[in-house]
Amino acid sequence: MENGIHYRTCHLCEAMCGVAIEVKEGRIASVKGDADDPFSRGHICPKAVALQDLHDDPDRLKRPLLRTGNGWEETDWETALDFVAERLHRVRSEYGRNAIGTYQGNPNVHNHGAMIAGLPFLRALGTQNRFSATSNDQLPHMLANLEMFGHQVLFPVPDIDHTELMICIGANPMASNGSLMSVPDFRGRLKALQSRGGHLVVIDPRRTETAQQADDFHFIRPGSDALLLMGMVYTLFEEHLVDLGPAQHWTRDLDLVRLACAAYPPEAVSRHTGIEATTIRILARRLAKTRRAVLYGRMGTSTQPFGGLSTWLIYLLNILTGKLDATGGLMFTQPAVDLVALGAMSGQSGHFGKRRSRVKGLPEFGGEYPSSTMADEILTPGDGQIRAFVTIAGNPVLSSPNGTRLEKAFEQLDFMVSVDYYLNETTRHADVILPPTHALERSHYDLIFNMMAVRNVAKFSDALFKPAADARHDWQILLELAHRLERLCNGGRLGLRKELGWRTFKKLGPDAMLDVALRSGPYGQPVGAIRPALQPAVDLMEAVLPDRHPLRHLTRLSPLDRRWQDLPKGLSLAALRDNPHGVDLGPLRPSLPDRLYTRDGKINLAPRRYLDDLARLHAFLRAKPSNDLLLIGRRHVRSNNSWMHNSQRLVKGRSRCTLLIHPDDAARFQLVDGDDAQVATDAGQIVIPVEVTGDVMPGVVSIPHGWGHNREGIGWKVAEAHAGASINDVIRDDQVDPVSGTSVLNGQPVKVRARKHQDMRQRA
Ligand SMILES: Nc1nc2c(c(=O)[nH]1)N[C@H]1C(S)=C(S)[C@@H](COP(=O)(O)OP(=O)(O)OC[C@H]3O[C@@H](n4cnc5c(=O)[nH]c(N)nc54)[C@H](O)[C@@H]3O)O[C@H]1N2
Ligand SMILES: Nc1nc2c(c(=O)[nH]1)N[C@H]1C(S)=C(S)[C@@H](COP(=O)(O)OP(=O)(O)OC[C@H]3O[C@@H](n4cnc5c(=O)[nH]c(N)nc54)[C@H](O)[C@@H]3O)O[C@H]1N2
Ligand code: SF4
Ligand SMILES: [Mo]
Repeated sequence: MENGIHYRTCHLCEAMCGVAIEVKEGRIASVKGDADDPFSRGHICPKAVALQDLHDDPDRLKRPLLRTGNGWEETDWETALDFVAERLHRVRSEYGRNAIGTYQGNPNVHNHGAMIAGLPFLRALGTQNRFSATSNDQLPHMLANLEMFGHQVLFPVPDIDHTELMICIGANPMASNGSLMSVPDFRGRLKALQSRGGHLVVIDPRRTETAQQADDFHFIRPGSDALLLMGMVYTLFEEHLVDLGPAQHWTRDLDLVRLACAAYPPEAVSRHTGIEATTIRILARRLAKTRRAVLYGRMGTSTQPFGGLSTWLIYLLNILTGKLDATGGLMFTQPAVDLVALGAMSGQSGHFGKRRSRVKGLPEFGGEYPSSTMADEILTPGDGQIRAFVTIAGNPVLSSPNGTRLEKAFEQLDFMVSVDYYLNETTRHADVILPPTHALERSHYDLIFNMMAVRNVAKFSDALFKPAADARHDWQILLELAHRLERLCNGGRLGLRKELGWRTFKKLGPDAMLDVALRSGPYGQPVGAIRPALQPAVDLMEAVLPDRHPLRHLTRLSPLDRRWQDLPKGLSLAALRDNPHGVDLGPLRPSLPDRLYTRDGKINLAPRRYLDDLARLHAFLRAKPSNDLLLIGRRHVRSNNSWMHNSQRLVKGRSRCTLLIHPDDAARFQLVDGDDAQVATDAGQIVIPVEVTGDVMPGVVSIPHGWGHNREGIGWKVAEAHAGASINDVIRDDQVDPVSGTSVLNGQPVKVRARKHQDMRQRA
């Protein structure tokens, strides 16, 4: 690659920071924040520098690996791709399409090529046994988007740059850099919020890095958020603070909400949550009475026993106080590639519960079953049992509940293939590993995170390094496999037209599609000089066609659409290339009710699914609060899920994979700082060093996820030396939020004891 400074977007987390990477003599000399990026304004976190370590990592795979009697052997791409397609096809022919399972991990959503090519790949496989990180993550948000706004990816985002009060519940953006809220430089933006007189309130079972910056902080008992939120809804009604603002015209079923909250006065929910009734009332009043305010929840409110209800209630509270779609509240982006509009046009606004999983009868969401039931579907014999598996950029052994059981399941498969550039806890079970190029060797555009950004922005980066001649991008691997699978299905050949279609796709690649999407999107300009002539026709169509007419989708997908008329225009791939630091497309703007995709064009305030789950919440309220120790997770700014621990720079220093425990509990279980503790559930047990701290709530322990690199045969040398233990070896896979099917990753009860005792007992 040319020497000099290259500007691009860091793809590691959701924040989309601009980086300036200096290349000298073909090597990375430095990675710095790009001060000219209009969105991140020079901010980066320590992980950005590790982009270099990823690039230089000797453990990163570059050629396909094949499992043989003599261990792993490298092979060429044609052999590997033919072999994989043939083996998958064999399983499919013998046992049917659903005998193949797939799991798509988190890095897919940071990779537009993999996102686009993933579609034909899944279509070619045709299996219903699909899984992904979604059900260990943001599924409750997507379900609430679908139920309330009519579209699964119409995510509302805190308008942090204009708010005066942010109540942050179950999120730690100081460590995570924001989630479902792409917010580079959270700290800087928070400082700006506070210096304009605004406040941050944090509600969390741990006094997190974010809590330390907050103006107010409240401990909450894990899993009890739905009660707290109900108490706030109750207060709004009781104190006549419900004021929907303009939303009163496009919402329905407010009366059902009033009825639903009647059983949850703050005084009744207080003892379960650990938050005083007066505090609950004050929280509700502040949200209602602060002109620009927002309530925001994330992993801690979604991946827990009441994830569905809590996420619904968070949206609801914003709506009841007039904060949805209002400046400084919870708003919607208008991304340059509008996957919401595109999805709706192709009939993909989402679905839930159309099918149930074979073994546990769990609902599908958007065509995927909950990851918690992956092992069930592999291990349980019968018609429809999964016999072959494909993982794409995922490490579910460390990231999904009950990783040890999942490993047993992977071991008994007839065939497994992983598209991944590391030999790790998951891919070590594969028969073939297909390693793609890495981020700096491919172009980058954030299809997903631009939909959740706190400003409307767009940025495209070309590959920084030219990939080796025998390297393949994710999208190429997936397309090649899809093509082969289709051909095998059709007796070895496809019709001329289909064949031509495949060839064009492979030749042009995802960037050509991106270009079309940009040009025909809200900020595009596909018609150039004839635009003035077309505008009246579009206006006429909008005027005469009913809102839900299929042809309306056409105008909705053109830059000429009424809603988009006053947006800046002219975006295309070329335009983005001319602006290597990225383009600012302006602040979030109100967009409702135009942007709703519900059948009646209204927000459903009380979807049936949530009301049906209230019996469970009420049973929880009536039961005596338990004395169990509850386990929660945590993130650290120098770590990224399971796969950044091979960077010496990031893992050096004291181990961060520790059990946080309150001094009272430590005393109760005779644990001393630095001791090893054994943490156990019905799923399994792990041993982990103890860190005693008043920063976790009594009755709560915390372990970060993504560690546990102590499995045999992994190819991560640095990570192996900093192995830690995997929290998901003790998280049970039979605990899901029944409304959404989301894994319960926070709030499961665990048993903790000093390792010494166990050793002594074993000796006795
Ligand atoms: N207990 C607990 N468990 C959790 C969580 C938690 O908070 N607590 N968080 C959950 C969340 S939010 C998430 S998103 C999941 C993440 O779960 P996963 O997505 O399953 O796991 P990752 O650790 O992100 O692993 C990513 C894998 O992709 C590979 N990879 C990286 N980049 C690329 C690429 O460009 N192409 C390809 N083909 N492969 C690549 C890496 O080598 C690694 O194997 O974990 C979940 N698990
Ligand atoms: N550095 C770093 N950044 C990351 C990642 C990473 O691994 N490392 N992962 C990325 C990914 S994939 C995601 S999805 C995001 C996640 O982004 P966040 O959701 O902001 O990150 P978490 O640290 O999981 O925050 C969850 C918070 O919920 C709290 N919590 C746990 N249980 C409960 C509960 O029952 N109630 C309440 N109220 N709080 C609870 C936890 O203590 C924690 O502070 O981060 C992204 N960014
Ligand atoms: S905050 Fe996220 S996007 Fe920004 S530099 Fe760090 S890892 Fe990259
Ligand atoms: Mo995630």
